[in-house]
Amino acid sequence: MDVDNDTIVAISTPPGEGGIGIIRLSGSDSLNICSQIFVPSTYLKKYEVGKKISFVPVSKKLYYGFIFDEEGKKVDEVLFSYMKAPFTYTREDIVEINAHGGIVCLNNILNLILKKGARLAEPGEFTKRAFINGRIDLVQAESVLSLIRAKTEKGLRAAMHGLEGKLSGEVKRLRHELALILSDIEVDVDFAHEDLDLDVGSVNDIRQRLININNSMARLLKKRKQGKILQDGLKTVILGKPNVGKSSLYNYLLREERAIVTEIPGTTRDLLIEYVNLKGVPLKLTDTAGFRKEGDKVEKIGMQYSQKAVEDADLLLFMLDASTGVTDEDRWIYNKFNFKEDQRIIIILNKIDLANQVMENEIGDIFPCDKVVEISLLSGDGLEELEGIIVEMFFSGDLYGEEGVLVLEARQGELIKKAAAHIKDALNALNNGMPLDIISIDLRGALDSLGEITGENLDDDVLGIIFSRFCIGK
Ligand SMILES: Nc1nc2c(ncn2[C@@H]2O[C@H](COP(=O)(O)OP(=O)(O)OP(=O)(O)O)[C@@H](O)[C@H]2O)c(=O)[nH]1
Ligand SMILES: [Mg+2]
Repeated sequence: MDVDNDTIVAISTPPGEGGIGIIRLSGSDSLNICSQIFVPSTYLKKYEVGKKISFVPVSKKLYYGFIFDEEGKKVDEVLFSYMKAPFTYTREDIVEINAHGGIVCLNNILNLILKKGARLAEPGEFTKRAFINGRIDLVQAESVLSLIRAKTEKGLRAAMHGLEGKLSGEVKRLRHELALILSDIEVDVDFAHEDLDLDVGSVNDIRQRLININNSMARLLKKRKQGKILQDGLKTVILGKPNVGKSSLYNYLLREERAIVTEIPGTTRDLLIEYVNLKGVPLKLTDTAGFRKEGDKVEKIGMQYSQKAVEDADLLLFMLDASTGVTDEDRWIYNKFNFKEDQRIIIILNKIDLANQVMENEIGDIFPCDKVVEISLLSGDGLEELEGIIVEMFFSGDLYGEEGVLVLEARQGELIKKAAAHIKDALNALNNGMPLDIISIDLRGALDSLGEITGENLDDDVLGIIFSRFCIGK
């Protein structure tokens, strides 16, 4: 694997105006480069333009001072810290300069550092170095990305689990277990070559151990789904005929008057999309234009947009109006869609303050769904219950469970799936009485896939792709 030893630099804070901005360097030349432009306040009297000062900072101590350009002009007033290898983020020497925020100011300092010989870091290069230098494994490196992108406190905690090595630990445990099985098989195969009978007991034992591995992988994949929701948001779409109260529900969940609500059917014409934090679960919530058969030109386009949103959704909140009861239009809308098997549907009977013509269980018969909830956005009845049902539907206690939820990057999930497929093949082969050395081919395949997750066997290209998804400066 390529290991670049040059000194890299980047602005590590996000672009835009801020109170402070941080410039970070990593590499053995970091201190040398910075001592050509940074002068601690206590050295100001000794400073001569163009001369390096003989300042040796203590590791992890903050120094107050100034950045000077080549003509001896003060560029900024800063706090300077030097962190000596190996106990740093990258395991290399690191310097951080806390300057004033603002893009011009930070760029000026960055350019000075580049002139003195540092190279602009690629996206994710600091974290990549942490990985290459063995401070973290690949799963932990990818968790840094999830951490940065977390949208709620719970998403953050799930990403933290990855960073703390919970996923790596589980993957390593599974690899270890597979390696043990492989070595047991080798012993058995050797026996077989000596024309000794295969021990039926040991075949059963291997089968049971493979089943256990398979179950552990299934658990990981379940967590993956939940982690994805925590990371990307649960794609939730409110739909129904005009005037049922879709926008009222949207505003309620947002705790903000975001959508226009009127008694005129056809008020909402565009899709509205916002993130909502629902008891720690991020919802990517979409309000749609009411569906009706005889809509005008604008409404027809709105309905096309809605249709697409519905196809993409994880959760559909299909609203009915208790004051009108179930109408033909409701049936027409419901039947317009081919809901997918992994989509959850909650039927919401709104405006129960006005009338309650339809019984809950009848509704469930008319519109197959996961749950029926009666609410009134006017009186507030049923709203708390609805929120609880949504969270419970996707996390059924796991969210608060001891094990917690893991955020798996798409790459990691795919590799676990691949490994699980190998295990299933191995189990099938075993059940069909195939010889053990055939089975061991599948087990090696699974072992390799798991190894790619933590970065044991991985090529440079894959590594490049993984880290290119980071922002510059991380
Ligand atoms: N009585 C009563 N009125 C409600 C309730 N929820 C919403 N409304 C009223 O119903 C009307 C329509 O509400 P909206 O939220 O705009 O309905 P919508 O489904 O978004 O309508 P379109 O955008 O036209 O499709 C408004 O006058 C709301 O005040 C409720 O629970 N009870
Ligand atoms: Mg509306």
